[in-house]
Amino acid sequence: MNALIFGITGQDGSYLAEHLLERNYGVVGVVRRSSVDTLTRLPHHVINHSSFHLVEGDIIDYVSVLSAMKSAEEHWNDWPHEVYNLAAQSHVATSFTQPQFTWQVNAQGVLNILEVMRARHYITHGTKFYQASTSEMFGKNYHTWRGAKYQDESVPFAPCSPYAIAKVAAHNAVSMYRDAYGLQGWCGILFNHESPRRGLNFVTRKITHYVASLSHALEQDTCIPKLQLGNLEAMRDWGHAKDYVQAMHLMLQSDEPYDYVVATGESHSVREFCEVAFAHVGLNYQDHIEVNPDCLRPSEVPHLCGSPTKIQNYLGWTRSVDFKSLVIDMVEADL
Ligand code: NAP
Ligand code: F7E
Repeated sequence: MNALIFGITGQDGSYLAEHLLERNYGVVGVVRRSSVDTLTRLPHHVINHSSFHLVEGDIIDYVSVLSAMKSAEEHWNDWPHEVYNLAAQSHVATSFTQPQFTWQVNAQGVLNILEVMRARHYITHGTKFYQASTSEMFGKNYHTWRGAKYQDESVPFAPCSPYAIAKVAAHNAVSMYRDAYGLQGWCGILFNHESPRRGLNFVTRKITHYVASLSHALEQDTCIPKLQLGNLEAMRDWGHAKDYVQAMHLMLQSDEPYDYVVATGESHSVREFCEVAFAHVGLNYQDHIEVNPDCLRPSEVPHLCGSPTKIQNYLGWTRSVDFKSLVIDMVEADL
């Protein structure tokens, strides 16, 4: 089997490549041009693997997507069996300051990939496609059961950031290509998933990286400025990225293309994340953080808690890492 991954340099791309190489896939990853090295999250054993290959491409540019896909075909002398689109401008707060760029990557970029798949006859060859949809698409909508709020596949989308609007457009495009052209396309509606490979501007890694820096500073009797955060009461359903790439792969091994929520079913506040992370090094978070209005968003998704019932029942997926273990894993890695 072989797979083409857009977004190979990201958190999920790196774990997915490892997951597929362990299963004897040939993997081609697409890297966009940068003036600095963007391969730092890819472990050496992935980069040096004989079945791993990189090609250049930027999903904003149709011609570039076309040449990336042709290069992959030439490399394997075969068409891709699975295509994963993990490429995105993935930072929600940035999408408010760069809305057009976010739209171009997260919506137009997906159309470029789908159109190249059509032009290269991947759809008729039965290539399977994965699109990285997101819980942000639900916005402020949820169901309630016995007083608990949750989101599943039946909750209507109500995107409330440029990021989420573009992701809804891409999600709808995959559904349209399924219907109109017979695309075997799965959308994973993934809730937040984190790891030591998470970017430093997402709240979890911002906290764990700070905790490690503070802990070292205190050991040396020095001090560092307080950690500046935004909304501490936001609730998120946080899982481990390793578990979530397994869900992506599982989806593409099933016969019927569906949309699946991937989540833990548990929600915690940013405040609780701080509490656990600081407590792990024997500190009280309240002594070291400050709420800074500059870290607040023009519009916020206040509560996310996914119900993974469908993916559990249909595909047998469950998460293996709980909230506390995730936080500790990230703090330990940063230490
Ligand atoms: P990430 O770490 O930010 O990685 C994003 C990847 O997309 C990077 O490899 C980046 O390349 C690449 N990329 C950005 N613009 C591109 C372009 N124009 N052309 C080609 N590649 C481009 O994101 P992640 O956390 O791994 O998430 C993977 C996907 O899942 C994203 O689509 C994200 O929106 C979605 N998602 C993530 C979560 C989560 O909690 N992590 C939840 C739901 C959905 P550079 O390295 O060059 O920047
Ligand atoms: O924010 C609050 C912030 O930026 C989480 C992406 O992977 O998951 C991610 O999006 C919460 C929000 O992730 C800070 O307001 C408080 O309520 O880590 P985040 P996100 O926005 O949930 C979804 C599912 C995706 O699809 C996205 O690609 O934390 N928060 N203080 C803060 N957030 C940040 N970044 N920085 C703060 O200082």
